[in-house]
Amino acid sequence: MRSPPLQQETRKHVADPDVRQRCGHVAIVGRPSVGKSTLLNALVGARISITSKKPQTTRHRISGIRTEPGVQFVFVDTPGFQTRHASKLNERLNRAVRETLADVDVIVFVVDAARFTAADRAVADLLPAQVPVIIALNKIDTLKDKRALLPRIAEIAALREFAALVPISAERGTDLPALKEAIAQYLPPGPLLYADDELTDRDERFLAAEFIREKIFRQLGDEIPYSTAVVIESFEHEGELRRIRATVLVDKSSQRAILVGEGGARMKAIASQARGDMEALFGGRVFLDVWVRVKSGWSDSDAMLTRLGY
Ligand SMILES: Nc1nc2c(ncn2[C@@H]2O[C@H](COP(=O)(O)OP(=O)(O)OP(=O)(O)O)[C@@H](O)[C@H]2O)c(=O)[nH]1
Ligand SMILES: [Mg+2]
Repeated sequence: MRSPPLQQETRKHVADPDVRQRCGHVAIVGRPSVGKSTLLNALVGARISITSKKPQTTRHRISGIRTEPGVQFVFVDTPGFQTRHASKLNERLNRAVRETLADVDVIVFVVDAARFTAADRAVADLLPAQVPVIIALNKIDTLKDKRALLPRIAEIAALREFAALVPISAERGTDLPALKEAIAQYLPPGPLLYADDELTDRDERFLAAEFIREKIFRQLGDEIPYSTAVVIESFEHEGELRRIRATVLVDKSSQRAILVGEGGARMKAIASQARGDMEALFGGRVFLDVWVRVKSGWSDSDAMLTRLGY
């Protein structure tokens, strides 16, 4: 069944005194680099999902939880949908997007306000007809003239029926309350799925690996980040101190040399920044030891991908 238009739904819920609490899953989908993870972090109010200028930064599904009076949102960040399947890794990422879409109450389809491409259209084609879809027209801060939004809105609105269309800037936090309000209308009434102080469904081990990967994406050129994966070998608590040992896998020894840098300088900088993020989020000191190991073909090895949690 298709959801009724936003206005009707709004009136119904406002008029319904029995709905005291809503809670549900909200998928955040879109092509690579449109700002899905930036949006998830802004909506949750904490940096739990990694972001960078490079496409395909997100490789895992991660939930971010936001609890407000009367409503709990469980936002699900997803990898940018790939229009090419270059590797088994990419196939798995796309599968994760498809599975998420089938399983949520509301979909937020993130689109860059400056352009709508064939890759966006490929995502639009995946959207299930029975789930309400809200368009978040992101990066409006990059538009000099807001009138440029109008043809884009017309182009997107012609694709299918949408529950709402909200222009936002995830990076600046512009109009996020309006987006949340639009989403909340479509969440089902029901009990909270998470405690009201929980931020994510992922554990510290996962987040630690992701922070390391983020620094690699941000600090290195075009090729290396896609050839790397991070494995947490051990994660121990000693009172307030966390002692973490991680391995970065690369495809070739030449990549290992670049990643390690002269005298280990680059890896040291990456580890030190990642440690800073961990200490900020975990709230305690972190001792981080990172090694780099060559493991050729990891992104096309089913066994390795499964071990990495893809
Ligand atoms: N100017 C501007 N930049 C933004 C905004 N939102 C995100 N960005 C930037 O866009 C780039 C991509 O952001 P991400 O959040 O990593 O994008 P993503 O959609 O999660 O990308 P993948 O995980 O690779 O699919 C980063 O450099 C962000 O800083 C925005 O509202 N305005
Ligand atoms: Mg992302």
